Amino acid sequence: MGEGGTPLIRLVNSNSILGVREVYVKFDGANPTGSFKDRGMTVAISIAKYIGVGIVACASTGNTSASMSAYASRAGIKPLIVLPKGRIARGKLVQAILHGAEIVLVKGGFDDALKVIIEASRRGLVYPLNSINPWRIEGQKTVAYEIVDEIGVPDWIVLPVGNAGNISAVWKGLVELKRAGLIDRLPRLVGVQASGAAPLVEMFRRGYRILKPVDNPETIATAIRIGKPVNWVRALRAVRESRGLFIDVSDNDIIGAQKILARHEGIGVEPASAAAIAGVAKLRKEGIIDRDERVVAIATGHALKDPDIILNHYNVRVHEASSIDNALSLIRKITLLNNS
Ligand code: AN7
Repeated sequence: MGEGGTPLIRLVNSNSILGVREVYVKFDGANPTGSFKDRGMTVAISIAKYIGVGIVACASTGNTSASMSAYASRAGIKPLIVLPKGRIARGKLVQAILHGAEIVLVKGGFDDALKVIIEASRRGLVYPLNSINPWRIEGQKTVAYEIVDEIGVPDWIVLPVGNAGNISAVWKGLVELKRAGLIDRLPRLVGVQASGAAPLVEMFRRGYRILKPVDNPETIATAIRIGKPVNWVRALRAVRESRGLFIDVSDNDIIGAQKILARHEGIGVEPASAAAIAGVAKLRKEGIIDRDERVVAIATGHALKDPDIILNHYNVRVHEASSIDNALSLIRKITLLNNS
């Protein structure tokens, strides 16, 4: 349905705020269902259809379930989704309803929902479409091809990390390009987590050998509110091999970065994606990224996915007019203020 081939947008105003001359946003919110998940879902659903699956299922913080519901519908397969109750952004839930998914809500978080899916697929009840399904990763790696096609190899690729499928996919794509002789060096990868849900950051910083899950992950970026990332082994290897790092950013920084992109660049991204931009700012502030290096931040999802975050965290500049004349006088005041 037109997944992939998303715009790589060079920042023209906010790069000076970030302190880096050449920053690009790979806007994967421009995919058919509004997130990067479509890249992998088109592949995995095609496989499911080929092998004759009747029902597909996933646990999700919202975007995987939205994407799976749409692509399953197109393939004529029944979508079933397991969601953490009360923790799904409204736009994503609406998409699952729109595309006719059967919805199972569980108490707890994403990690509990995933347990249900793993057990259901073990019992042969459903075909799982979480990123434990390798075909998802095969599709998602194409984002690396597109970045390299357009600007060559950047110095850094920065992206949000939840279950750590995407960072593993990006690295796989890059390594395969190098193995094929199409590029001769590799970028450094940075995985950004929200401070309240940052098991990989903790692991990286302290040099743990196995993952210590975060039991009650908490962040406004519900997409990456994940305490036990399934793909932690691959993700850690990707970051180590690329000489990159895992960092965390606060919820405040996430909203700040979302606002900067929205109001200085016209790019609307959901909170999890804004974490990548907040990550770039932090890396520059700490002197890890140089101002002359080329940086790509992957914006994984569209702002419309989570309207409530915007309504709750932004000052709304609404002027209530009592009549047409009153509206015109309000407009006159606003234009006067704006011109002074
Ligand atoms: C916008 O939809 O896990 O590190 O169930 O929706 O590959 O998990 C979503 C994750 C980043 C993190 N940005 O990617 C789900 C889900 C957005 C996301 C991530 C997600 P991974």
